[in-house]
Amino acid sequence: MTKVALLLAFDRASYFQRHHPPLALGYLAAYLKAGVPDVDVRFFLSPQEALQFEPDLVGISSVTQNIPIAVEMARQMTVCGAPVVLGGIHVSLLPETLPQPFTFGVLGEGEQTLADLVRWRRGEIADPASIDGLVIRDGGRLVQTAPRSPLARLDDLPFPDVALLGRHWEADYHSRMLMYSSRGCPYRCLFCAGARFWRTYRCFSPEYVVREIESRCAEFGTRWFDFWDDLFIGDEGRLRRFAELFLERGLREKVVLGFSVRSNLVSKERARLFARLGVENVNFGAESGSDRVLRAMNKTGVTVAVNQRAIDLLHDYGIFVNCSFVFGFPDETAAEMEQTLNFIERNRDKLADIGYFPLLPFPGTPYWDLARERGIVSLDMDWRAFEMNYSEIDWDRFPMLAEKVSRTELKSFLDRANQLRNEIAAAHFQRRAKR
Ligand code: B12
Ligand code: SF4
Repeated sequence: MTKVALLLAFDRASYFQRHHPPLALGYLAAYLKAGVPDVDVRFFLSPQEALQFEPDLVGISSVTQNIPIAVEMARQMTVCGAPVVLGGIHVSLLPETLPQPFTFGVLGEGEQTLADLVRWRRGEIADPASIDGLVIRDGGRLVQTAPRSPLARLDDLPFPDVALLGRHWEADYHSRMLMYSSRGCPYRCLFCAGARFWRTYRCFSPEYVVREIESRCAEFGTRWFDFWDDLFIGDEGRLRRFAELFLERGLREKVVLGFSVRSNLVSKERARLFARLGVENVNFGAESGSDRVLRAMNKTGVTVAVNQRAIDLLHDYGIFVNCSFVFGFPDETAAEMEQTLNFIERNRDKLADIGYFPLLPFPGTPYWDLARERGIVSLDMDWRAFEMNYSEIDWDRFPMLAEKVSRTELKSFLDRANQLRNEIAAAHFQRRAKR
């Protein structure tokens, strides 16, 4: 029996991070259980608990800002003598930074690569250098193996093992289940690291998605399925077939849905379809109240008017709309940020909630390259500077690219967005209570 311990580097102080069980680890665990015989894979919240399991292989998942937490976890895990592997977006986009004491980094989609590492661990694969999708240590150097091809059919993946995660988390699968129905996004907004990580847009089939919903309903009696895909509606044929199946199987009466769209893909016909499906909430990145800034960030097909039309249509069909906004593009002026706040203000009665973030130059994006040229970021920087939650940003170390406003001004725009957000969310809460 090969014992695999999975951990997530997360910030326990962050409400946001504490409330969402990491589905990625659920996918990895389910894939190992289904595809590799004699594996005991478990999830642990802390290295102390994982050490008692005496694992043969340790896997830790981390985003950029949590890398210091991941390193500390790995340091504690080395006591058990098992190889310690780092996976997730950060190491995938910056493999040359694989920190000590990690043995390997898994680059990109992790299921097949982790399964191969288990086979290597039990002697079925002789040389880790022959495994695709790794960064490995060769003497003092870091070397990448051949790239891992993405899974040809996402439907070959088993449903993520949410039971493995749930008991550790403040999650209530009866009220709400997070789900994915696709990986990646066909667009390339300049600030977006996720689309660069996945490179392609692949979807689970409508049949698979409906089966997963039904299986969760049977197991947990789930009422609300919240899809965290980058883009749920990027494939018209799939959306139509999903809608047919969803209605045919009587799911409309049992559950509500929430997912992400893109404003340029919201038509009257689609808004009507969402309402027929009983979609409760729809999210999209409206990003800015300025057409110039939208163009500069490569928000293809999206203008302020297109965003407005999408909000109006969705609102007319009774769907809760949640938009997110980004402040602080390199050449964005104070007047343009003001336009964004005005846009939010104009729509305050139509929005259920808003997200508001400062532009961060995430690894893998063109803004990372620009920030490196300017000496704002580096390969040995303090990764905690990538905190994007308004209330947790440390403004002294924030890697800011905006040239036309000061740090204090940028912060004051986010303060005002935060104030608007509180008002919008409170008003929505009241409207919802009356509904
Ligand atoms: C949904 C989502 C969330 C959800 C996660 C829901 C859930 N519990 O599953 C929530 C809302 C909780 C969330 C939180 C955060 N998120 Co988020 N999130 C996303 C989003 C939109 C999709 C992620 C996704 O596709 N997951 C699907 C799974 C299957 O993919 P995956 O997680 O990448 O895992 C695969 C591989 O990475 C790899 N892998 C991952 N871990 C490991 C570990 C091992 C051992 C191995 C072998 C492989 C492996 O294998 C997995 C399966 O193939 C992405 C954007 C994107 N498209 O990637 C942003 C994104 C990943 N998030 C981001 C950020 C910043 C955060 C937060 C830090 C926000 C915050 N300030 O709180 C937190 C961090 C939470 C945490 N501790 O990890 C950034 C990360 C950028 C970066 N370089 O760090 C992204 C890219 C969005 C962006 N701004 O561009 N997020
Ligand atoms: S549409 Fe959304 S997910 Fe797609 S590239 Fe743009 S920001 Fe990223």
